[in-house]
Amino acid sequence: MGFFLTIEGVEGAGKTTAKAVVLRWLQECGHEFIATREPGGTPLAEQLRALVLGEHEEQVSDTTELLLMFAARSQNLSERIEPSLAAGKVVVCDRFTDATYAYQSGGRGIDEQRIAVLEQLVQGDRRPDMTLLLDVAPEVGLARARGRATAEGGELDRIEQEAIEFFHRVRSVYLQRAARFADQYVVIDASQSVANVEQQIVGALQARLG
Ligand code: Z5A
Repeated sequence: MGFFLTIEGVEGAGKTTAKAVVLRWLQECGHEFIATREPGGTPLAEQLRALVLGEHEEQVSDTTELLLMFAARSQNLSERIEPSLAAGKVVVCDRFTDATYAYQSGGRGIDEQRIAVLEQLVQGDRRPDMTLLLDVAPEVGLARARGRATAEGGELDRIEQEAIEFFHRVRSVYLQRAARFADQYVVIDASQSVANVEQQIVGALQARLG
């Protein structure tokens, strides 16, 4: 039946680093898997990612942002996620709909009922089997993300430029959802060292998939 694993957290929490740990562990254990990300994951969805995260001369409305996230998700689901799950694979997705609740509802203030309607339309009953939430204070995460952007000569995207209060609201929704969907979520203390975070992740994987 496959297994749907998502990785969430505020910017710079260490999702990319965590994804590498998860993929290495799956490989070592002989699981079949694919890795994807949101927004993105297919050529069309990656174009939608560039649109939604890029800078524009006009103001991007909150509803436009929300719909672009779900448009990309719909494509990733039909092209990659659902076929891989049907083939019995583990799907590792860097962000999914929990991010929409955190950013578009928590951050932007969109009513979560409106998100729930789109969630049902686009996903039906599909929900992650497990979500690793890398939890860290936004100040720490943003400092890491900015450090990496400087080191790589990259620029912060449109959402990364939001004020710190935005990311506090994002984190708060993630933690509320982790408490509400305790069977789905594993909260990882991402303020720890990379080695310690890796240990927590491997422990969570062994408990569910080992
Ligand atoms: N978004 C949305 O609004 N709604 C949605 O529905 C979805 C997404 C799906 C793109 O996400 C944006 O889309 C995102 C939310 C929005 N907001 N923004 N902007 P993304 O996941 O592609 O991008 P990101 O959140 O900006 O991720 P990131 O900056 O790539 O961060 P990360 O992957 O969590 O962190 P990292 O690259 O693994 O680590 C950052 C740096 O810290 C790096 O130098 C690491 O070596 C270092 N690091 C990592 N772990 C540690 C520890 N434990 N200690 C010390 N240093 C560490």
